[in-house]
Amino acid sequence: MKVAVVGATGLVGTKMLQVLDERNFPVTELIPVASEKSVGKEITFKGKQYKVVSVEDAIKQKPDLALFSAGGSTSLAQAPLFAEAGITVVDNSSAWRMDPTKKLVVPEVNADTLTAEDKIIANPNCSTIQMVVALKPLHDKYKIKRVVVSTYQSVTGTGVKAVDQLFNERNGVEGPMAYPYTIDLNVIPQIDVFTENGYTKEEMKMILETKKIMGDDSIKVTATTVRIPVMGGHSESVNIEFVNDFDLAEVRELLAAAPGVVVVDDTANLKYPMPLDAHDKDEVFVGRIRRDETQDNTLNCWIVSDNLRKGAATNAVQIAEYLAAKNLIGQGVEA
Ligand code: 2RA
Repeated sequence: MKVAVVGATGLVGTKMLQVLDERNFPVTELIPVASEKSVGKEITFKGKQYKVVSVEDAIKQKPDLALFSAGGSTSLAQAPLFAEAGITVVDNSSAWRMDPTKKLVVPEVNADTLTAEDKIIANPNCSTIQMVVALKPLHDKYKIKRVVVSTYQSVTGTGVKAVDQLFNERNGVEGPMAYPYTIDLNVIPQIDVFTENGYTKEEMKMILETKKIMGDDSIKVTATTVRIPVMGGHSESVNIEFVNDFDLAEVRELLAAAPGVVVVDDTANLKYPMPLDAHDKDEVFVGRIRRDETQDNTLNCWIVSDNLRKGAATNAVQIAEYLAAKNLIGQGVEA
């Protein structure tokens, strides 16, 4: 299969290439795409050198699939050009996520909604993805009424400039700022810009995307998203109120059996999910599972995952794997 990766030189684009390789996705030809300033650069994929090309050149080469991680404005302008050429697009930006004509997909939750007609498919926000993977088995069993989530998000979610800021600060080196404040030895209770209701765009993404992916507008979600100086992944403290009561042992069993979930919950031996352990893994790690003793039918848990992998690159590749398996890519290209 001929695969284009648009944004191939960015943090997520690079991770997409790594995941495509690791998961042996059937790439017969790679078309790395980036902005004009990167055109001509060479990247290595499966031991072979490929030259970075422009969007226009990529479309001319007629890929079957295009994985996008190039920002919302690029995706809004260019994803339709690929789709009109019959190329299936999986886009990691926020551009199409809340478009009612576009699917917003986490394979473990709603891949079965995909059809051959879906030519632009939205990859959800990283902090949403890891949460809904854990919510899905519990919602199916106990029906979720309300979710209260506080996140502790890695600087890798912002990009290379933020990672550089963290380590420059740690090493006492002056450098460009990705954030309005120092991030080292600090936390910043703001991810993306503030909206009129006092919530940030990141918080509104978690609130709105969760309902769309779960296919249930009745689920109430409120969120506080916070940037912290870590690298390995995003962590989330999640409080879930159910319509029905639950049994804690059964909750653990349901999570342990759920696709994409690993339960790490042995506090007697100080075992719980942490970003350093989640780094460069594809699973969603759930621990600190306990009843909220202040309210009936309510659970607390802690969810950690690598935001560059399951939170972005791996989820996009898993969507492509599903499409390929169901022969839903391009004009129905054999995997
Ligand atoms: C972040 N979820 O962590 C956003 C975008 N990747 O910055």
